[in-house]
This record gives sequence, structure tokens and C-alpha cells, in this order.
Amino acid sequence: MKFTSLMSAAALAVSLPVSLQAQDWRGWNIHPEGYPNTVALDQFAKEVGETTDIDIQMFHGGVLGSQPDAIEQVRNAALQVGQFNLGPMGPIIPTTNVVSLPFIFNDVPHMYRAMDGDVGKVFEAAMAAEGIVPLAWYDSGSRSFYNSERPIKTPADVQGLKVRVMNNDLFVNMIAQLGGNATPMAFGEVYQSLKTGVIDGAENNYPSYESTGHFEVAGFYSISEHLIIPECLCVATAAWEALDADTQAAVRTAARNSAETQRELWAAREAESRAKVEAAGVKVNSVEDKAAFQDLMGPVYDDFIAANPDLAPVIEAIRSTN
Ligand code: GTR
Repeated sequence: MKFTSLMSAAALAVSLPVSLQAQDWRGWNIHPEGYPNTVALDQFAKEVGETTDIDIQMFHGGVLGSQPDAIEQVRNAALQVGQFNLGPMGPIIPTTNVVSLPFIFNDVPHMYRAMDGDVGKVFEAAMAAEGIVPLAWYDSGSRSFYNSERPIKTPADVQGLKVRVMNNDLFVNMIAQLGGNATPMAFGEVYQSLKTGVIDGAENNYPSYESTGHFEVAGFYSISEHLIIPECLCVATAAWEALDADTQAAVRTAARNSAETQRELWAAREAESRAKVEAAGVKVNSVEDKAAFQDLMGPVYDDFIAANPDLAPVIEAIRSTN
């Protein structure tokens, strides 16, 4: 009977060790060719191809859709790999919002000490339970404001500016506390919106400010470093759990090697991107008094803790990470 033969085919497939089955995975990445993350993801796909029976096809440049959509697709295992910033993940996996709190990390090394230690395990567990296994953390530096109107030196300079933020209410609140108007928007729409004046500015690290061409249409970059948000190389929990232990180990090793490459390339790219935008005429200024910005973030923390009292200890754990 058809039903029986279908059943037995399924039973056979289940009984074969996964490592003996060739598998096709598809991966999402928002960045273009040549970007540190893109190079590192290609390395990951290549190494996984060499050491397992998984064949990963990476789709770069956001061609498979926006980041919030891709996060959902990895959760549903419609895509098996995603390289995500934790910023747009907060509305979907609330625990991850802790790293999107402004000024939560003192600097990038502090972020790594926390993420590579016990605090990182809290995020890993929360994400895995929601369908996304983070295998390694990528560098994303720190995010600073840029706009087409004026250098931002004090919070008063943000007053009245229309600022694009990643899709997360935390960032809307952050801009509101500074007196600006936040517009959550997909990354791919920012260039045109800056160009046509729908928004005055946005915020990002040097490499993304440069690779997107945003510097061509928003020529003031002000080093506020208000957000330091880790990024991850992630696999769908359903795809991950279908692997045997040896294959999982090989994929994890490839992810860690990829992150090592990404972090090395990142340091060089930050300097190159800064040099490139400065050569193009961008006015870069450092924000001398970051505390003035930080001091206005009290309500962002208060609102967050009121809505997520169980996450207060995670904030404390980050603060007490040396
Ligand atoms: C970049 C990040 C992307 C995306 C983008 C954005 O720095 O690498 O994943 O989050 O920022 O602003 O949307």
C-alpha cells in the first residue's frame, strides 16, 4: 500500500545516520561581497562542505529578504543558516534585548568577555529554545550616529532629527530620550530614505556606514558608540538537532574558525572604512561627553526592567563582568 511504503521510506530515512545523508542548507547574510562577515561565511560554508555531508549555499547581500524576516525563517528552519545582529532579534527573543540596551557594555573587549563567558550562555540557551542556535559570535564594533544635517556633539544636537533605527522598540525609546524621532526601517531601505530626506540620519559602525554608501548621503559621523551589539553565526535548532554528535562538532569548529577570521578581518576593515569615508569628505567628530548621552538612558532601562523583571540579573551580570 502506498501509505505503508511512504511510511517505510520515512522510517528508513530516520534510521540512517544523518552524517550519511547529503544535506542542502541555505544561508542568509545581509552584507555584500568582500565584507568581513561575507568572507567569513564563505569560509564557514567551505569548511563545512569539506568536513561533513552538508552543502551550504550562502545568499549574500540580503537577497533572501530583510533581517527580521530571515530570523523568522531560521526559527522555522525554512533557512538553516543566518548571520544575525542581536538588535533585530529582541522583539522575537526578549532575552537578547539585554545586549541592545544603550551603553550596556563599556567597550568591545568588555562585550566579548561577557559573551564568551557565563552571560553568553544565557543568550545561547534563550535563542536555542526559540529555534536559533548561535554557534559563534562575530564582531560588529560599536554603533555611532550619522546624519546629513550637523555633527552630533551633545544630546541637544539629536533634537528633532529623523533617525532610522533597527526594528526594535528599545531603539525607538533610545532616540526619543535624546529628543529625536526614530523610524524603524529595514537596512536595505536606508540609503534611498537618506537620499530623499525621508530620514536625516541613522546609526551604525564604520564598515556598514561605508559599504552601504550611506556616507555619500549623510556626511556627518559622530563617534557616540552608544550601542555595542554582538552578532552571531546561527543554525536553525531543528537542523542542528538532526545532526549526529560528530557532525555537530565539525560544524561548530567551522563556525569558530569562521568567527576567528571575521574578527581579524573586522579590525582591518574598520580602519579602512574610516579612511575611505574621510577621504570622501565625511566630517568625523568624537563625542567628548558620552556620559551626557548615557545619563539620559535611565528611562530606557527603567521601562525595560519594568517589562522584563526576570532579566534584571542578566544586566547585573554584564555590569559585574570585569
Ligand atoms: C549592521 C549589521 C547588520 C544589520 C545592520 C542594520 O551593522 O551587521 O546585521 O543589523 O547593521 O543596521 O540593520
